[in-house]
Amino acid sequence: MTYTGRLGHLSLIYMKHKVSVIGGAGNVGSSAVLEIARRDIADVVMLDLEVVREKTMGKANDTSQAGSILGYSSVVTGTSDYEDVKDSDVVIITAGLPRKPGMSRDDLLEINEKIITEISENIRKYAPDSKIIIVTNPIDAMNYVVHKVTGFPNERVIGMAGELDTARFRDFLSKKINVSRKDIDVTILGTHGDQMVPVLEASSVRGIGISNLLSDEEMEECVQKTVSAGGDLTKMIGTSAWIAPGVAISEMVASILLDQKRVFSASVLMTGNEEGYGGVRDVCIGVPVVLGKNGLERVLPIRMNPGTMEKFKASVAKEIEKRDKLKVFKG
Ligand code: A3D
Repeated sequence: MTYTGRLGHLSLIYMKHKVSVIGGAGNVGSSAVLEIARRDIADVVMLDLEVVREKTMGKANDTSQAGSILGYSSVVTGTSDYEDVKDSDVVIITAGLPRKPGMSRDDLLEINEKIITEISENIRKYAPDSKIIIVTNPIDAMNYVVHKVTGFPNERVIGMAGELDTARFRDFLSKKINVSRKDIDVTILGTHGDQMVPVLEASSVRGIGISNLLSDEEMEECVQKTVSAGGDLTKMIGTSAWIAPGVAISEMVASILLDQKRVFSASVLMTGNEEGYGGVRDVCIGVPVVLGKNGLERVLPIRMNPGTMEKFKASVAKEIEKRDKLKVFKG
């Protein structure tokens, strides 16, 4: 959508962005919608199943009404009709089953593959030029499904998980070191799950490596807490977390729509040509990336210690096992 206005002698052309959230009535979806709307960078369409259309419209109205208090003007609508997703700049997929206490993310593989396949077909049909951020678990495998079903170029399909994992790692480190989370920088590689790989040699407090500030045992404790954080929250809440995931999604959307070129740990389809990752190809995995107006602008190389490289390879091997079980892979 294009708006033209006049300010003194200046002509302003303002392109209004559009973001759609599939699974928008769910916990993660509606949290992401609020965070995107309050930034005032896009109008937002919440799409969910026909059976929850009323609920979806209600949640959209609730989010619009919050705008009167918070002072944002993003238009937020609820729907179950894919026609409303047309011309979206970014489509976020949070649809699917979340895990319940005792379930692993991988328990969702089969059921969520069906859901993500159907949604990907609809996005290909109704928003063929969009960029997709996939959030549904198991995230790296579902990312692979979206890539294969839509056929979109690598730059336009990105998975959100690493931004959440890094947020958790930063939180645990900040409590241990007793400094603000804002001053902690970390990178997490690999698959979202027990085999994620927090890179200690790339973790710092304002450039001061964390090994200067914590013992090996303390660093390992923070790593273990990060690995189990999602499961721990699921036990405590009764379903998977949604507040930090929604915020993480909105940061990635902002970086794309505003061409901020910010760096995120995110899941991408590896081609084998990325520098520093040992030629990993045809599998979606978490790596540090730059997000800008083209979506995925670049995978950043990282010099891993031999121990970290071992863990990264093990994580990739685990993800390849999962990929091999997908219908879209088996054909
Ligand atoms: P939930 O609150 O149940 O929301 C899911 C929504 O998807 C519901 O409103 C459903 O009606 C909707 N839905 C189901 N099937 C379809 C369909 N075919 N088309 C459109 N909508 C549909 O779950 P949630 O929001 O807590 O979690 C959503 C997904 O995100 C789950 O797979 C979670 O495991 C995943 N998740 C991932 C992360 C990551 O960091 C990767 C974090 C948190 C949750």
